[in-house]
Amino acid sequence: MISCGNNQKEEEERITIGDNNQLESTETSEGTTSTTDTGSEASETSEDGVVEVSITGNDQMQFNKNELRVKAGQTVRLTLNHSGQLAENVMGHNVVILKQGTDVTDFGTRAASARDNDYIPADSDEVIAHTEMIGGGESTTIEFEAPEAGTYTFICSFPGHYVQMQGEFIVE
Ligand SMILES: [Cu+2]
Repeated sequence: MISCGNNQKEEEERITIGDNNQLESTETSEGTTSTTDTGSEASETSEDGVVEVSITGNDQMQFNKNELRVKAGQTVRLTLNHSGQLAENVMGHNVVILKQGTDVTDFGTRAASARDNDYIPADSDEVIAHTEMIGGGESTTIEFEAPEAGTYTFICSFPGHYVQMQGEFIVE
């Protein structure tokens, strides 16, 4: 059902002081506009049956893909990137994969009023998997088992975004 384990928010500051006086800090705050080209890459399957897929949202309320493709039985490692700079409370993005038969408009409307639950309707059984909501410069990864073969709808459930930010999650 809903699995949102292994969430990673890359906002922790890591400072390593090693033997060779290496001072490394990883930050994904504003300033570094990461324009990693995730648009053209195909999904990759590693040896352990995990398929990596990624998608990016921006400040113009757009995903860079309208289709994600995996195979039944695979473990999906889905990474959402936010290439913008706007904060989560004004331009938050997530990826919510919905069960077949879900009324997307109805779900999107209910999600919009579920702010306290990261814009996921609290008692919903319509969600196969979802990431957390992130803001500009952030990224997050989830892992879940691909559902049975079929075409599923994914959306961003931030208020008003699902109309423009949706696509097909295809399990072959
Ligand atoms: Cu969004």
